[in-house]
Amino acid sequence: SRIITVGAAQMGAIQRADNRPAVVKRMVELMREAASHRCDLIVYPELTLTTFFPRWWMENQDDVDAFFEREMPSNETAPLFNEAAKLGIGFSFGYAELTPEGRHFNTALLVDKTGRQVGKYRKIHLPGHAEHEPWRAFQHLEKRYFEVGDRSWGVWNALGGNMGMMICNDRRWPESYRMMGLQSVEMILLGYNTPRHNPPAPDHDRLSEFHNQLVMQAGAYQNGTWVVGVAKCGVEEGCEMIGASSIVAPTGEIIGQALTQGDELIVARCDLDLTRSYKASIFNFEMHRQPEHYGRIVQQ
Ligand code: CDT
Repeated sequence: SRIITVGAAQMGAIQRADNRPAVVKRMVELMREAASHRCDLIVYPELTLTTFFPRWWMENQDDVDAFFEREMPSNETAPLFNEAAKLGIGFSFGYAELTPEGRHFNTALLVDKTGRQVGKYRKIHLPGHAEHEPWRAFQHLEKRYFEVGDRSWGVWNALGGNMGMMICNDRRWPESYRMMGLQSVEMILLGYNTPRHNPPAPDHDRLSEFHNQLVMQAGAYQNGTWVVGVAKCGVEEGCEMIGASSIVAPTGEIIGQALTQGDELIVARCDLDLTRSYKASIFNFEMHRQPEHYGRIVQQ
């Protein structure tokens, strides 16, 4: 067996007035807790460092850019990197990335136990809309504030396994998992900010947690991989976001799930070798896939 002990670090609400040092302090507390459970890796949500700002229409680009990171680590995030190196724990978290060329991405980073930044992923499936829609109680302006990620889904050999990342809405799309499944991924790390209320389809609201579980369980099973799904949740600036952070086995079963809507660590010992029987039998891609019949999937 190849065990990775993982901590899914669900984070409760982060209000607009909460500054980065206060958020990083909460992250460090969860990291220490994870280390006390001998975690090899701790996973934080999408856009961990600030409130979920795409809920607001902002006309002034400086107001938007205030939510972005120009360097990583920065002075404000350095305590997280330093603590991880001290504790010898790997970590993954999401942040809004502003590149030196002025490009804006919704990004996730993977850092190994030595503090090396081994992997970066930039969100591809950006949900929501690009123009102001005042009829909505809350905007979802990811299509305005971010560019579609400029690289595909990578898989990195780190922490003793094949690790991949996706971000929030990506989890609803089978292609995201399959792109990593085709690279023998063994554990997918994914953070999310999911408002319970979806203004264009309010009839889905009651199903928010069900759909969250449905897609992660299916993605894990169909690709023979672990999935670690981590929420930022609770009521942020009056907007409720779902919790239910989950660790899903390659069997498709949820083996750990958060109970609260606040900062909460869930821990699981994940045997990466559990992926093998799925990858070697029912989902032996080489033996059973029929890509010559999948052409429509990649047509524009
Ligand atoms: N952050 C993010 O991607 N949230 C989306 C909301 C979809 S409704 C606009 C999600 O898929 O959870």
